[in-house]
Amino acid sequence: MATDLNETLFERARAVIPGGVNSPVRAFKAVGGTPRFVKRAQGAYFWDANDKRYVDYIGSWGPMILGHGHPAVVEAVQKAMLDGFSYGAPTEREIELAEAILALVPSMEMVRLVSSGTEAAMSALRLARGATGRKYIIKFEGCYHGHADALLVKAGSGLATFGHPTSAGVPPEVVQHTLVLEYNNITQLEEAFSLHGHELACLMIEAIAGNMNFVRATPEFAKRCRELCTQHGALLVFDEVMTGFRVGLHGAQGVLGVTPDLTVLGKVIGGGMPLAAFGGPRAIMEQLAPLGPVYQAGTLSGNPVATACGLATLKEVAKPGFFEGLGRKTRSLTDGLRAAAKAEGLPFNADSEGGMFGFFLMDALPQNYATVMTTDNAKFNALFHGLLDRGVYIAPALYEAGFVSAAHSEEDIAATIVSAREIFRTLANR
Ligand code: KE4
Repeated sequence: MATDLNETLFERARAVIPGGVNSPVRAFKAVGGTPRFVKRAQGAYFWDANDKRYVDYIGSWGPMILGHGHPAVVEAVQKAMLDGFSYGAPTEREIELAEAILALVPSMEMVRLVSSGTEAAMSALRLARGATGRKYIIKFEGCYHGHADALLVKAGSGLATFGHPTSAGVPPEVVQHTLVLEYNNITQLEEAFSLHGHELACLMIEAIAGNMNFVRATPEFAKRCRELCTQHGALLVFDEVMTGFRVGLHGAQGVLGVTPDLTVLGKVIGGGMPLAAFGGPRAIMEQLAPLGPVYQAGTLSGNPVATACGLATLKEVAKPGFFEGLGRKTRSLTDGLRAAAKAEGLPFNADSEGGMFGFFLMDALPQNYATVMTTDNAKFNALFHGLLDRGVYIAPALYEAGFVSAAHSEEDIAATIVSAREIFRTLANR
């Protein structure tokens, strides 16, 4: 057997980088096996250290909605680099990107650019607390908002009890004001607001949740979040780091028709470069330094190369018909997978919106995290590795969503379905 260069690199990486990766999910811990070290990527594909090609359904966890190396984006980045990498001073392009975002997210009157989704969600949380003068927040089990301390929390023992840290290094005091509720549970939501509504700064939610695979907030639940926040003077914060410009041109708020107070963005708006954002009504956003008392800052915020990459990406996704085409393509994948599983007698379901999809090895679409986690891990891992062996790269964890880009061809989708059906046949007989 020829040397597997992924293994060689993984061994070398583990000697100098914790777990050999710079973000845990990349280590394949949930599925086992050796991570594929990417050598290069183009369009819908990447090639690993052994020069094996994969159809990429992660696309950097969402940013690469155009596919890798889109010519207009490459050109914009190459041009921007020649004018300098970073200034730590304002640029016109930051205004252009801010204007482009505001034109597409009508709930925002102002926006602040930062460098990661974590930073954007953390800053939005601080702003909500500063703007309301309140300290309690609500989040939901299965939603991930980056790794800021106050958001690394799991449900307390009972409704009234506040959260417990999900990570070492987070003192219980830091999450004692975070209430973790069950997604799509209106009864719990109403009880929480009746108990704590007067002291809630915000409710933060992924309105289409991509961190428990793919779970939609029901329209009734989303509407109730909006109503209760309004009624109690808490801010409704939509974390659209993953769904923004991914599930549709106007994000999950556009799909659901619910207007949040603050929106957190990332991934697609950077086009693969470190760029994220948070925004909302002028009256709230002007609480931010240097105007207001809520401090927030960043050396590389609004970086001139990242803004060029993000702007070029947004220009492409805003073109007429982009999301109609992408939505059709993604649905052809999930419809095909559903039909293949049915033909093989495997309990399976899938859902998608725009260029984001998820699937479950069960017939009903889960409505919350606890149901998602009843998935047969061994079967998912067998599916993951079966696809990987066949050159199809899906998320190495059953709680992650999948992503289709404009570069994925009908042939790529058809080949993926054929590969999946071969594996479904083996799984159905387990
Ligand atoms: P980053 O700090 O990783 O840029 O963004 C954090 C974040 C915030 N909000 C949502 C809804 C997110 O999905 C994320 C990050 N998503 C994960 C994938 N589930 C990034 C992958 C990783 O952690 O390596």
